[in-house]
Amino acid sequence: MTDFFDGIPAICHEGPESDNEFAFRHYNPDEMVMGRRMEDHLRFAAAWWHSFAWPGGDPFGGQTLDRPWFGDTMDHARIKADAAFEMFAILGVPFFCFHDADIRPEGRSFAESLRNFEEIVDYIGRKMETQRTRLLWGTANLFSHRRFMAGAATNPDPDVFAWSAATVKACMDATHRLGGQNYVLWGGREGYETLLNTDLGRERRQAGRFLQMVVDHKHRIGFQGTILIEPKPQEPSKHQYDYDVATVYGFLKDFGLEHEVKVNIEQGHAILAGHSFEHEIALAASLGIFGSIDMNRNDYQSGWDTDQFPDSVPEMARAYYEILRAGGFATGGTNFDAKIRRQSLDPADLILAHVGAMDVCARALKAAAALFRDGALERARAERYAGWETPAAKAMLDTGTLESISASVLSRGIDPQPRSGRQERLENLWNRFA
Ligand code: XUL
Ligand code: CO
Repeated sequence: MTDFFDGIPAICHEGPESDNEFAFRHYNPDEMVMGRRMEDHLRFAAAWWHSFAWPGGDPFGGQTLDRPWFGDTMDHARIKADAAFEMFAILGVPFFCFHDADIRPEGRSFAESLRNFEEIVDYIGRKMETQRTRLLWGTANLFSHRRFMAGAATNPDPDVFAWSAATVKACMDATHRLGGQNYVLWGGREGYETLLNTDLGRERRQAGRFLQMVVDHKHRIGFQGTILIEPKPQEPSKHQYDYDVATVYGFLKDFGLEHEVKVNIEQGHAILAGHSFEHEIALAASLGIFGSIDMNRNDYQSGWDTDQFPDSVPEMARAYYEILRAGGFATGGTNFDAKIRRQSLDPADLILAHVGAMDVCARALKAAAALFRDGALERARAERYAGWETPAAKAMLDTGTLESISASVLSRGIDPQPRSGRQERLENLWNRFA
């Protein structure tokens, strides 16, 4: 037990009229939405790194946050875990996510780091026996330490590849041991700064082999969860190999992994890639690789991955609409890969950031579900493509050749007439719900 969150009550649903700051207005875990409990739709997770490991620094200044668990000893790591589980209980989040480096102090050698890690994983395992919070996913931090400055799997030094592979093995084993439902690989420093020193073909092949080994290890240890890649276009490196969903899909196909690996899509990363969040989700769903989401938002002016908590219901409703269309989450969930601002010093700020974000997502889910149930948008879309449902159009697509199609155009004397895309009408429809 720590006293860090003293005075902060467990957060309960009090409904939209409540003026209690420490309450949910919209997130009501047991409320049924399209035949599923809201908690089971949203599958919220808290991220260890932003909430408990981040000191509040930015490119111009260091630590602003004062936490009793900041320090390099195992005692600090245990206090950090205590506080983390206290926050999970206050919020009632069903899941959490972590990197190895978030939960354990770095040792003087690989072996010492591994011992520290395994000890804390056991400690977390014991906490999970008495608390209902589950592990959504584990991952390895292969980007913070200077040894990874030129990449992990894509490093020019084979010893860094080896170090990274051994680290991922430890993190996958720990995720498996803790009953994790997914294992995530975010590219981190898998990219490059300048072609002058980079052989990008070689680096891409290294990344492909690395991922094949990850999938192989999953099957070796009998891990039933999903392996997820998290696309991001730039930052930290100028060119990241896992740019966006489309790029990752091509990469997976290239290495024969498109049926083994799915994607964890982050709102801020989608925006950095010049897409929208819902575009990335819809594309992944259509390719059969939608897995999970990292929920946050960027500052739309700064152009940085600012990892802020989401605050826009209409934007998030677009995302949840696509998730509902895709049939909802299977092993995935909504991980708050989001951090408070560096001036938000109080323990209450950390709690209320999550409370607000959970309410935004809940409201967005309800709006999306109402529109989905209404069906008008799906009907309009189906109507737009209705021509393709005729036997002749289907046959053209299945077995047509340019010759046969040309002959048919001449014999039928067709003269296609443009039809309205009705965008504004559909936007009006959308705005009745979100
Ligand atoms: C970095 C990022 C990571 C991953 C996990 O932008 O999103 O926190 O989610 O490594
Ligand atoms: Co992320």
